[in-house]
Amino acid sequence: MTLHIDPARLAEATSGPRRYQMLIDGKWTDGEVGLEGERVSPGHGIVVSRYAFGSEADVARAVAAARRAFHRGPWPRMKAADRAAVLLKTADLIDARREEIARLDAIESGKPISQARGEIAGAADIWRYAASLARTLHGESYANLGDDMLGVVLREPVGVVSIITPWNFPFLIVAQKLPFALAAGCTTVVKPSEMTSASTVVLGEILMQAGLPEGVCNIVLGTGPEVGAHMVAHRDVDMVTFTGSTRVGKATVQAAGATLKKVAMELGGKNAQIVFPDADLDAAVDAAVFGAFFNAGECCNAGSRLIIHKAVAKDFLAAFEKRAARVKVGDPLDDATKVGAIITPEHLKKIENAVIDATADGATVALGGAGLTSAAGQYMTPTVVTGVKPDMAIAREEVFGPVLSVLEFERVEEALRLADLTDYGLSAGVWSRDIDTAMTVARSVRTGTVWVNTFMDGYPELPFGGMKQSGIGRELGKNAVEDFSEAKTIQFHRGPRTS
Ligand code: TXE
Repeated sequence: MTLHIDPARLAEATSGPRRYQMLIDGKWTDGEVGLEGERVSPGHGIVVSRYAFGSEADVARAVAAARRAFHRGPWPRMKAADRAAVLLKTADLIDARREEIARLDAIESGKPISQARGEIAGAADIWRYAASLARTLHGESYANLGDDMLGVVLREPVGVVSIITPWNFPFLIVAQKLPFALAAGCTTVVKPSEMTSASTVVLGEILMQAGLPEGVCNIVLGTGPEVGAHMVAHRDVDMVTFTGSTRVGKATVQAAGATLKKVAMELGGKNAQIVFPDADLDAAVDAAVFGAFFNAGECCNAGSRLIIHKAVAKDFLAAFEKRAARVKVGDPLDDATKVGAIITPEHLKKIENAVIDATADGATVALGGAGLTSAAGQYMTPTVVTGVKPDMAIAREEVFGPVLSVLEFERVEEALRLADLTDYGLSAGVWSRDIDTAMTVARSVRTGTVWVNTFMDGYPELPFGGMKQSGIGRELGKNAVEDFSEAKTIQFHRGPRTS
């Protein structure tokens, strides 16, 4: 793989590293201990951002501000329509700064700029959807309990919510959580990944401009152990919503259990695309390439396993490899790039090692297989590993890189068994023109989402999340605001009480 990284593009996209501060109680601030962080762009190899990092003391300040805003501020008590207006204004301001935010995400995470633009537009759309739901959270009344009783079920905001997000979709993932928490009337403390914090800080600027009251959204920057863990452990936090690795997700659920906080978890995936011989194979090849290499495979939804029928495996793989060879790997800021940089040199090593281990286990590298590290960052060629057997690590464990594992099957039951053999259960794809086959697979696989003759489409209207060890709860969909609320039952009694 040869790469051409044009330094002029980066110079054009940024006027040098900006230093980002935290947002606590409506004010921009450094951390109490004075910790600092910086980000080296994975696609260019130079420092692009500096951050004021926080610590336990700053989490305490942020949680206190969120508590005050919850108990004494206007936000939870406002008319839902007024909260919705702030969310809609936020969406408009996101649209207005779309190019700037897309560049920040591309530069800090290494994702292609063209893809980042789509994500920012998608995020604005989710903010609008959350605004539309704000006014639908209205509780229930029960007049059917007898003439002397009226039951009323209020939906009250859950309280202070900690929101912890990863580096792979910095602006999109916070949009899957924050606007719904705000719509419900919650107050929040947000921590983006320590590697991709810039766009979340810009979101903080936008929220202040949109008229969000002080203390309703606090943003604390820093690492998991120094900031995230305290956002989970703090007694005054009522709920934690987390997207990241299954390992940290499990530790987070355990820590949150100490004070019985509500939790929502979006974790890893090892998702299968199952292709039957009667499918539209051209469309399936296209989707398989997209599913495996989108966002350089650094995606919980990546279609990282191809489960292909033996009868078409050879031709399908030949077409796949031809198509994959055309995928442009390179500078995240080049409009033509489809696969950008890998998040860190350590992560690239992890991806390369997963491929090396697979070959040691007896699999074959049919395409790619090697990374490229240079002064201009780190990249990985789209890779295909064939001859994968169910007991190999590459068949079960998330690689989180552009690496496709290929498994073959002959009978539907075998395909289903292969699809469900991992501990994950996030998503799956099925390719067949036969309605019985498609329905059998769609109904059988244990995943939160199944795509039939398509892959990785997403809509704010549709719930997203995982079964098994891929997570707890769902994001998006019509219940997304309700998930940030608690039911409070009030019973009104009339007349003398007879027991
Ligand atoms: O995730 P982490 P990382 C997977 C993927 C990747 C691996 C590691 O396999 O290679 O996870 O990525 C914060 N208490 N996914 O290291 O560590 C952390 O600061 C509280 C899957 O980025 O889970 C960041 O803000 N918070 C995935 C967030 O948790 C803690 C997306 C996620 O970081 C913490 C990203 C702690 N003890 C990676 N430790 C997906 N589902 O899409 C860390 N954090």
